[in-house]
Formats: sequence, structure tokens, C-alpha cells
Amino acid sequence: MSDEDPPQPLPPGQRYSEVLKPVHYGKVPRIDLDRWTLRIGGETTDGGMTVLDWERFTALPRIEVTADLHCVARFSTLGLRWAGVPARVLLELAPPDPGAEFAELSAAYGYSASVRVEDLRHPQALFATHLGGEPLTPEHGWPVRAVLPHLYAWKGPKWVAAMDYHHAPERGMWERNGYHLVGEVWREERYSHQE
Ligand SMILES: Nc1nc2c(c(=O)[nH]1)N[C@H]1C(S)=C(S)[C@@H](COP(=O)(O)O)O[C@H]1N2
Ligand SMILES: [Mo]
Repeated sequence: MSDEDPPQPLPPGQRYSEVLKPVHYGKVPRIDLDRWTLRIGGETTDGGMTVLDWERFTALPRIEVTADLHCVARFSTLGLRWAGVPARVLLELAPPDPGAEFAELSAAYGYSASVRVEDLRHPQALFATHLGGEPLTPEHGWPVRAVLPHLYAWKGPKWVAAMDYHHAPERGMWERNGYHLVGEVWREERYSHQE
């Protein structure tokens, strides 16, 4: 935690942290790019499943996003420069059934987070491969992590492996343990009792 003032106002209840410290449950997974896939399934329009390997994923259109990261444990790190595939591109590639308003993003070791499909359509939502112009480091989610900067950071699984659409929300690890289904930072949606 730094004593310096942040360069801009922080969302309610947040403190400024100059450095992004790795925060996660369990060990950093060892991932082999030759076997890496991103699976998109659940309630898709055609009921099918799309599996992208590294070659297909990295051939998709890309975006750069500069955004702040807000951990629900109250630290915020500002001005992170992410690059990767816009979440909207994945929604177009493997569209959700029109009634499926939720998505479950899951990663190694049973970590998962529940988001709204609407939040994946946010122009800053991406599946990031790079941070600060460099490939992600293993502890920050290499090779790919979800980043939805307008939501608390637990909604962005590092080492993301799957996205499943659902009609009814499938609560993830944090959402099952007292945290908010939506999690908008500027509305301070931290806890499930606020839903
Ligand atoms: N797979 C996975 N992703 C995760 C987490 C986790 O425990 N496992 N923690 C989340 C939380 S609570 C935060 S604040 C951010 C932290 O990102 P960082 O480790 O890059 O600082 O990662 C999020 N993504
Ligand atoms: Mo967090």
C-alpha cells in the first residue's frame, strides 16, 4: 500500500495500491500452450460447444484496454495496460442463447466467477494475453485471463479455460460465499445481501 495520492478519485471504499500483487487461491498452474484450449459452451444458440486452441485464439481480432483493477478486498491499482481478445468477439463467435443472460467463467483448480452476458459486452471487457506490453506472467494468469474492469477483479479468472452460458446464474466461488452476483465497482456491489 502506498501513501501517495492516486492520480484520480477512487471508487467508494477503495484504497490505492501502486503495485499489482498476485492474489489467488491455490498454486499457479503449469500450462502447456500446445494443450491449452478455451471452451465456450452451455446455453449457446445452436446448443453446440466451441473449442479454441492457441492458434485459433491468437488469430482473433485484438484490443488494447487501459483500465484500473479493483479488488473487493479494497485495493485498487490504476492504469493497467491490457491487450487481448475483446469478450464481444467471443460472444459473436459462439453466441449465447437469447435467454441466457449469465456466463460462468472458469479456470484451473475449480475457480469460477459468475458474470452477466451484458457485462461481457462492455467495450473494455477482454480475454487478456498481455499486461504492460508483455505477455502475462504465470502468477498474473498466463496465458489468458478474463478482465472486466468495471466489475470487481474476482470476476476475472486468471488462467481462464471455459465460458458457459446459463439462463439462471450459476454462482461462482466468490458469489457462493457472500459476494455480489453482478459486482459493479462504482455501485459498490460487494456483498450478496445487497442484491
Ligand atoms: N483463477 C483465479 N483467478 C483469479 C483469482 C483466483 O483466486 N483464481 N483471484 C481474483 C482476485 S480476487 C483478484 S483481486 C485478481 C487479482 O489479480 P492479480 O493476481 O493479477 O493481481 O485476480 C482474480 N482472478
Ligand atoms: Mo480480489
